[in-house]
Amino acid sequence: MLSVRESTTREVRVLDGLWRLYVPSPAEDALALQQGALPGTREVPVPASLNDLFADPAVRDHVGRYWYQRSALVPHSWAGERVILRFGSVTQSAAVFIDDELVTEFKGGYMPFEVDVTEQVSPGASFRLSVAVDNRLDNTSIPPGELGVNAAGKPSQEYKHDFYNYAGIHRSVYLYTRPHKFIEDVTVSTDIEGGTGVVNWSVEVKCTDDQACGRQDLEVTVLDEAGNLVAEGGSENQGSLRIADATFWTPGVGGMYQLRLRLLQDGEVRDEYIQPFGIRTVEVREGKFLINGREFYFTGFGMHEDHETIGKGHSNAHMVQDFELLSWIGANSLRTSHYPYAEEFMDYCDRHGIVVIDETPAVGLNWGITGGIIGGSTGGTYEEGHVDAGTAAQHRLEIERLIARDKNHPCVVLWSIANEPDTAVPEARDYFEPLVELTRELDPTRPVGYVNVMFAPYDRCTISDLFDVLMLNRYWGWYVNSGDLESAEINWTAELEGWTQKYPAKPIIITEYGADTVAGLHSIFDQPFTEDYQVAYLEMNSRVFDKFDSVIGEQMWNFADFQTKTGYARVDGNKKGAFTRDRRPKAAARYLRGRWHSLAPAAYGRRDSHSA
Ligand code: BDP
Repeated sequence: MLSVRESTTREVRVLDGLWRLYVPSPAEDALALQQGALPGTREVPVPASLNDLFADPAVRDHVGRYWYQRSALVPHSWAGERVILRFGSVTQSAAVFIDDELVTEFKGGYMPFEVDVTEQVSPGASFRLSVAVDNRLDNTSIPPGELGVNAAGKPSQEYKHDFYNYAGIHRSVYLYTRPHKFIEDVTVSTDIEGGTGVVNWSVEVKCTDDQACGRQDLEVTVLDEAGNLVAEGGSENQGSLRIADATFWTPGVGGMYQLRLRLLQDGEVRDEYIQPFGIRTVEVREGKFLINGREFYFTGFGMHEDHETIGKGHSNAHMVQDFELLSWIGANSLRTSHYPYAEEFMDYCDRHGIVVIDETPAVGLNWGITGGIIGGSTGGTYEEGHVDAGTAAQHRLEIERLIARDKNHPCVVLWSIANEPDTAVPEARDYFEPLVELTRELDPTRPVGYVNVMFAPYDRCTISDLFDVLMLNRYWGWYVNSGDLESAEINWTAELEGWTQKYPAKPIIITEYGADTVAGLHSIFDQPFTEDYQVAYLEMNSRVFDKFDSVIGEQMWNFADFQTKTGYARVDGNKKGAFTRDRRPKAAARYLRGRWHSLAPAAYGRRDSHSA
């Protein structure tokens, strides 16, 4: 799905701001509420999570639908255009109404969706826009969850993943125009031959009204970052062009072009869409991860979209600050753990050369553990009502949507189709084999991986051979050998030897290793939860990684402390951050900064704007 981009033929209005909010009681027929103005006086910001905003547990702990509403205006000048309503994401699902009419429903909390509302709105008039935002997770959602009723008779929500189930309209809402005949999709793939960049494109053109859509010609051109025309691609919907002395997209640097697509009729531009892209190659060969044919070593973090007050809402200010800290610390990469991030985030990574492992929201598909810690609930993972055919169907959809949204980002070098699913059982193979095939079919240009959990090591995992890269989350010295870094080092080394021997051709990225740390707590001893222990833990991990050529990357867990469901193992959230939740560095941040900047020669194309 194309991002919303203003062009000479597409006008965009942003519907962010304060909307009205109503939280129905369990007794109310929640879906009947779209008629008329919502009761009450509450207002809610968009984009943002709503959970941390109100001094009312009934809002924070609500399980079910929340109602959002605002009015919006369609300008006179939009007469004759198609009008499209688009949401960047609504978590976890949405039902959208214009006045009293349901115009679309969408399930999946981290993906954009849009609907053509031309028939429901009138140029020169306003309309009532209502959205039922539903936070429920069950066996048909990704991530999955279990709904129930607590001892007091209130609806309850269980889930297995270790981050708070924030709800809200988390990304921008747009109303935009599109011509009747329009550019619906474009796919760009690239290759490198010496100093020449090869750009392959394929464009889909669609018409919403046969009578209004005569013959039109496509014009394909390539512009460089300064807007100069560098190549012309002709008029076919699919083709290939070559750019001599091209600028290649480079980790730590960036390097973007624009594919300008225009539909022309009698010399006039009827639709224009400008798709940014970068020229680069990605390949896994002989145990190495190659970007533009050069070995790449990943440094960085598993991240979260998580901030105080706004929860999972997108904010450009917070995003820029996070990227500044990533640059300061010497991170050249990140994983969008555990769901796709905002489109603005991906565009930023493109422009700044930040390498991304792009993950689906398939997290918590493991009934053996809860929130990253030992002690799951009863029953197996691949059972009816847990991870079943309904879950698999939604998982397929999430892979399709992720690739459709992110396929043209040069920053994305690897797909991660799940985080820590239960893969020590044979049923995992039946579940995952078709998903791996699907991913490869949809995108033959990028390697595919999944993130492996500690309880499915090399001699127990039933699916690792299906993937190009091994991604391991390991907590030796934290959940296992807690406080005993000597044993942790021996056991961790032995485990990596096992993986390397079993899969000699597969490179290994350590996608998580971390220790909860309370900022300001210190000890002269190896005392878990202290800043000193976090540093000693990281030093131990570094020693282990450095023993293995097969380890081609390290992404510490987590970039910053983040909110989770409260339980006896979480005090106001997960504290494994190198930074606190308000982005102050712990001692670990200085340690990582020293290490990652000094790894520069191994980490191809590192950004060096803040050398240590
Ligand atoms: C891993 C999960 C991650 C958790 C982390 C932890 O992938 O989501 O937050 O453990 O326990 O199992 O901190």
